[in-house]
Amino acid sequence: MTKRKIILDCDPGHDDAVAMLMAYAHPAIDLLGITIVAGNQTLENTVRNGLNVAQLLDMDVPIYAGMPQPLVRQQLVAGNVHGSTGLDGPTFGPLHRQAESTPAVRFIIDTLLASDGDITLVPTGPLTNIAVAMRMEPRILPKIKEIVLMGGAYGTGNFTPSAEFNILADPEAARVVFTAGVSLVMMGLDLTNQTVCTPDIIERMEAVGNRAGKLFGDMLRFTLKTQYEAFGLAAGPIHDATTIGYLIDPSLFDLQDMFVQVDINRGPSYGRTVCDEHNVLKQAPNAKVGKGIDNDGFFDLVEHCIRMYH
Ligand SMILES: [Ca+2]
Repeated sequence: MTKRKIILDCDPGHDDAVAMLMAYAHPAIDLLGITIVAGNQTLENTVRNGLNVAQLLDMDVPIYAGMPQPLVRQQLVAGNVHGSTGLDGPTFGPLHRQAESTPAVRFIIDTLLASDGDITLVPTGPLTNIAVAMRMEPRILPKIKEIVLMGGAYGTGNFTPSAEFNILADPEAARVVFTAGVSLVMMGLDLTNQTVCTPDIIERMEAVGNRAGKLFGDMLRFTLKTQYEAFGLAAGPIHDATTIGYLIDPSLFDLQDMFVQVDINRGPSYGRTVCDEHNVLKQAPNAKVGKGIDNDGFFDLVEHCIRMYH
């Protein structure tokens, strides 16, 4: 099997942590590095959370700290979903791991430039790191095999009626990425909200009986409550993990080519991914947008990844 080389660019985050867990464990994925961005919480918090998860799961993969602020807008965090640390729920022991000294954007640029064009970027937070890398070194653009991201929605948003959090947290960066001419897969809320992690699923993962299953349970039991309070969802979706699920087994996903524009006007649609689902603009599509997921198959995959830890 040819492993899919990826850089996971995230803001851990409960669902980011599940994406980390899956990307590291599954043999179809070659996780070259984890780059972290400010998003669901401040950069200090998201980096600490990423290091805690990597330490707990003994993940032998370098972690890089990235951009501490969005490009233009004021910083926005998601304490209503992820708690004050950005990863409330699990308790971690003393942290010994450190981030690499190289900045995330430098790592992304250098790794892509040195590659054969076979690296996929997997952003599961605001797109600040990716946009800065693209602007700093445009020669990376033809080197990116594909971008498979969690963000946006063609239906309703979750932080404004129009916008999903990752895009709203840095709409200008998202605009850079969606206009870069790179092959894009967008897992928006329309798809990711289908992955609600109900108590029976949590119990099933905990029953695996290892550290990864316990971490999954400790995290998802927290979002069970917050997602209900914030959005009336039955439980917490694992939005970000759908990106890794797609890379492992695309047959579980139903995608549609669409022309997607990111609204950067400061009105009620600021940060909206305007998706031309019915192709009324007759523009060439710039993204494959997620519509449906085989949820049973997806959670089988999550369990399979959890079982790979000891
Ligand atoms: Ca995230």
